[in-house]
Amino acid sequence: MLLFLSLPVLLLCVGAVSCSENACECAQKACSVVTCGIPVTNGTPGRDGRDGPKGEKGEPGQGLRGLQGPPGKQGPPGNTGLPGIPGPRGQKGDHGDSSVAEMKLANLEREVRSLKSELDRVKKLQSFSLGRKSGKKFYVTNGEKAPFSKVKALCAELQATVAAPKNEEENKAIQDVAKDTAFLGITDEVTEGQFVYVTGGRLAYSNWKKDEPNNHGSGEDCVVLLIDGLWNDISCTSSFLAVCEFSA
Ligand code: FUC
Ligand code: CA
Repeated sequence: MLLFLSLPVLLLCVGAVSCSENACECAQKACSVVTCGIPVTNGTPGRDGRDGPKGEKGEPGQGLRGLQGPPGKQGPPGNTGLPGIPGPRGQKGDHGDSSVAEMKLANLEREVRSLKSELDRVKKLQSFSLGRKSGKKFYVTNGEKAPFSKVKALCAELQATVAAPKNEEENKAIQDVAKDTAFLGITDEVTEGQFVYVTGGRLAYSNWKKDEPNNHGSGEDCVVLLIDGLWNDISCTSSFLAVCEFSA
């Protein structure tokens, strides 16, 4: 219908009026220039258009809610959590048995060290007071006179033996200690006439006085060192000075 209507004229007219009629009549109202042709019957309707886009999800329905179903199966265990913060420090425990034993041991070790040190000091003092020489035997006396059996016992108490010189030097050393006649650790108690050391072994040295040993009287099985350093055999039951010997 607008076949004769030029586009510039139509544009000029349309902007002035709003109408609800068909396009040609509307254009006539607005503009006298426009002439409408004879209406003809409509053609067959066009084919259906394509489906529009999917609408949005609707609101939940207003129907009654169903009963709650049974609980589902238990899920797998979760991952191990992070370590917790440390707890507060506990109270100090009492001393265990081993701790008490260790303390006792430590005290004993301390005491042993102290005693060793003290013993060392006493030994040095004794050596000094006796004029003891390194590598030499040394002799001591308590000034007591006693039968030979008692003299042996006195020396044994000191873990020593009765003085028995093995050479002239030792004989002199005993003579220096003994200010009186002293028993020596030598006897012929086992075999008459055969003098031996009471510690065992035949004599390595002797210093008999002239005409001794004479086994005088009812018999003389012991030996004494006279103040001049010479020896005499004598009765073991007589009392003489005790002199004890300590090994080098
Ligand atoms: C001499 C010694 C004896 C005793 C006597 C008194 O005969 O041989 O041992 O000492 O003196
Ligand atoms: Ca004699």
